[in-house]
Amino acid sequence: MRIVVPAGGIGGARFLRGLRAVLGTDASTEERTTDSSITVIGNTGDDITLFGLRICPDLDTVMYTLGGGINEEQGWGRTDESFTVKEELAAYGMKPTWFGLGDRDTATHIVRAQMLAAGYPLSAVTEALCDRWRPGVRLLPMTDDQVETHVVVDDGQGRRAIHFQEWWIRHRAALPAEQIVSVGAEKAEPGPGVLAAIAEADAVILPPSNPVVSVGSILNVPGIREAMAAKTVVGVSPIIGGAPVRGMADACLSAIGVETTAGAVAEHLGSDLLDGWLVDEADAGTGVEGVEVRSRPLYMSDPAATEAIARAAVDLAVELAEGREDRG
Ligand code: FO1
Repeated sequence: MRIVVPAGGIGGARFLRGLRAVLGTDASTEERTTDSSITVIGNTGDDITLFGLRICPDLDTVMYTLGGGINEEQGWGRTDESFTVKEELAAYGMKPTWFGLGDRDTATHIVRAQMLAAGYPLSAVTEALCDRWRPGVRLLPMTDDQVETHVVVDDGQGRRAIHFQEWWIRHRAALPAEQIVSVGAEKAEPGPGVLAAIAEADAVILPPSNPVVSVGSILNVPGIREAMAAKTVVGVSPIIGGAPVRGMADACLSAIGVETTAGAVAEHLGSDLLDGWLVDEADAGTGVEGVEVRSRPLYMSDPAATEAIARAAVDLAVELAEGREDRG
């Protein structure tokens, strides 16, 4: 099976570990157990330039999580990390000081900055970095163009737009967001290989990533949403019982006027895109017009649970794809 997964950071990366196990595509083992493949379309809207380095949080989180280098409990950054560079930068009075720049992580940003400066597109940089990490999936940036998520806030210092990372890390998404904008999206092109991967896919699976700033940002790149809508698409709800499992998707959803429920997120994504939607048992009564909703435990509490969720998503996609063929 060829599966395409538009993914953001922590939730998406964890789900992908389960999906990779289900499809037996873990490339770190020499023999390929199946001819299945996973192509991840990585969100680059969280990307930020700091200290002359281009930092790609969601691409790196997928790469480290699937490559075995992730700080597991944190969900982002490297294991066995230190922050000497961060401390030295602060000693020079460099701003910002709120970003957790790890020493090991900095090596990734230096490689990326050097390759970008040499004229390589982000997709080539990502391929080069994945050469080391071997994530067992193809990781494609959603676009090679610059698209950044900025948040319009008004905290008494007047209405202004701040970078998503400042809102997320410095303000813990506690500053009410009036608007969330994908700056540059309207001019962006899907990255190399993105549309082809979607066209060749047997199914698209939306992982439990942030539906606004992760999956939403990817769908904002012109051409991607339409290409996906032509395929069988199954999503996994990132909201359980009216709350995000992790992170602050609720702050993002309220910023765009969407209720923090499994059903409202599915409605927001749209029945023109979604064919199937997995919700947790807590949301079993959820009904979405034009979408096949199934309920099952959705907490990715351990690898086995995550694998079971991924298996359920694949099974629903196969069932619905066959249904589509029957309808012709
Ligand atoms: N998240 C935090 O809450 N605090 C941090 O200091 C932080 C640093 C950081 C550095 C590199 C990186 O790849 C991710 C980092 N994150 C941090 C997570 C990041 O802000 C979010 O994971 C995504 O941008 C949203 O999914």
